[in-house]
Amino acid sequence: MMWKLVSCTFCLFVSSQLGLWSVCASAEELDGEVKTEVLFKPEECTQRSKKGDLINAHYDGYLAKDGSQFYCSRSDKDGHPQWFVLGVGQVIKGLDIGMMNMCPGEKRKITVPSALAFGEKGKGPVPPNATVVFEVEVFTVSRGPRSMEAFGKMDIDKDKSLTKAEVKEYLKLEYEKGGKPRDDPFYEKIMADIFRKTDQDRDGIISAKEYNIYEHDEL
Ligand SMILES: *[C@@H]1O[C@H](CO)[C@@H](O)[C@H](O)[C@H]1NC(C)=O
Ligand SMILES: [Ca+2]
Ligand SMILES: [Ca+2]
Repeated sequence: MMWKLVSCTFCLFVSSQLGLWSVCASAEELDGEVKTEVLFKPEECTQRSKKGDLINAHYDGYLAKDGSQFYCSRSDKDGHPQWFVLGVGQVIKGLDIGMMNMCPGEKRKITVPSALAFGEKGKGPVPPNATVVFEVEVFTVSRGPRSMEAFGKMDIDKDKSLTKAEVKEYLKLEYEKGGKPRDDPFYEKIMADIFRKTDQDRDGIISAKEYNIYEHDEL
């Protein structure tokens, strides 16, 4: 009981930070399973997504019962691909599960029972107890942005905090490494998104403490 309370408070905290992409599913609700179907898989797959990776992806959400669309990351939030850490509750549980082991460039259809999506209450356009279907396309998979190793790589001047310039430089390198360099505004948008989610005290710098906020969440 205590555990549930703690995890629920944590979850609410995360969802207040991140809006749509988090709900609290308690252990008792975990009945149905997440189904994944691979729609496209690139021939070359150098890196598969795992917990703690920084993922950049588009996802469209549909209601299973009638196929109506309730979310489109291509038009919502300025249409830039969403940026999140996999497996730590930044997205609904069903996506944390269904987006594991994905290659950059891979597309999947992920069917998520309500308990691992928006639950008994639903949320916004999603009605109560709704099974939802996501079509996801992953652009990049970056190793553990929440690992101190990645932090050290980003922290060019080694002052134990990340400036916007340092984060942007890291993104550039990651995209170039993946063979898909983008223009400057693209990096700016992703960077802004990361700071919105991570820079809790809004001082324009990500401290080691802010960066590591999910470290204790090993459920
Ligand atoms: C949702 O499912 C729960 C558990 O099965 C049930 O108690 C509840 O009445 C359902 N809500 C709606 C609106 O159907
Ligand atoms: Ca620094
Ligand atoms: Ca800060």
